[in-house]
Amino acid sequence: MRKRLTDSQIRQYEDNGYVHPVAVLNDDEVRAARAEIELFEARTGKTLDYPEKSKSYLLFDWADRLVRHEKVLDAVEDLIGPDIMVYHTTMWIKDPNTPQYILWHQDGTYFHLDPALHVTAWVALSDASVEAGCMHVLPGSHKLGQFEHRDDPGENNLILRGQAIFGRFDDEVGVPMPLQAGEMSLHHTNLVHCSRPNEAQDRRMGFGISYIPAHVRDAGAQVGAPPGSAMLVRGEDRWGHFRPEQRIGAPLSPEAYENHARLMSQFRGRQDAGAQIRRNVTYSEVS
Ligand SMILES: O=C(O)CCC(=O)C(=O)O
Repeated sequence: MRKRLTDSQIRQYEDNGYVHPVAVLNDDEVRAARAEIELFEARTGKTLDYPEKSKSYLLFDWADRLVRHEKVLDAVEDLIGPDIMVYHTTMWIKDPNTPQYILWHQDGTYFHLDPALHVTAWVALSDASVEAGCMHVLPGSHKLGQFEHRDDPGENNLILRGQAIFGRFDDEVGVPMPLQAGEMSLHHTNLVHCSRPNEAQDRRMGFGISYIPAHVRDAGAQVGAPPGSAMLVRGEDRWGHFRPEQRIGAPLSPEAYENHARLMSQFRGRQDAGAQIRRNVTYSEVS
């Protein structure tokens, strides 16, 4: 039985590799998440960045609430079934009138997941219009298999490793996937997508959650990548393919930071295996 998506939304996802908009958060939920993020930013004096913007559910309540949100999980369950794990998350913030971009890429390129059933839920915490640099997608590209990626180390590339597909889609504009605050989009791990700078007056804030069905296998060992970890958020993990993650300690406590640092180091070890250039990231000082 469908929990949240209609048959036509599911068909749209299967045929084109994405579906949007799906309403998930009410105004209070959006405001609360944004306020918590911005309080942290006020305490560190800068926009939320790596490493805290990755796997943020291990550090912050706002992120833990979002990855477990019933409405988000109901829609994800309609696509990948009832046993759901969070493999990764990234908070994508583009401040107004900044040059940050993301080139054409496929999310699962260095995730080493088999089969490629991972779905990205992108939950908007502010309006993501075309002007604000919403995602653009190439409909149906999820059926074309895995493309070769190379790294683009540009400092304005929002992806840490900067992986991108060069040469093949350079002249494509794609189809915009605009969202209003509180809505989400869902896209398939092999869907080719990108996003351009934010030319709007507000920040563009989207929380990208990588969900996998618990039965997906970790294929990292085949390329010498360290084992992956993931957090069960719905159903059961009867397969044990991933080391179980869990939150430890109060948000932003020393224990939470220690746990986050350990799991992020394992994740980056997988994600950056074979990368030519690695950007240095350090935790922000919180006052
Ligand atoms: O936030 C963006 O502009 C792009 C995010 C993205 O590539 C993703 O969530 O898969």
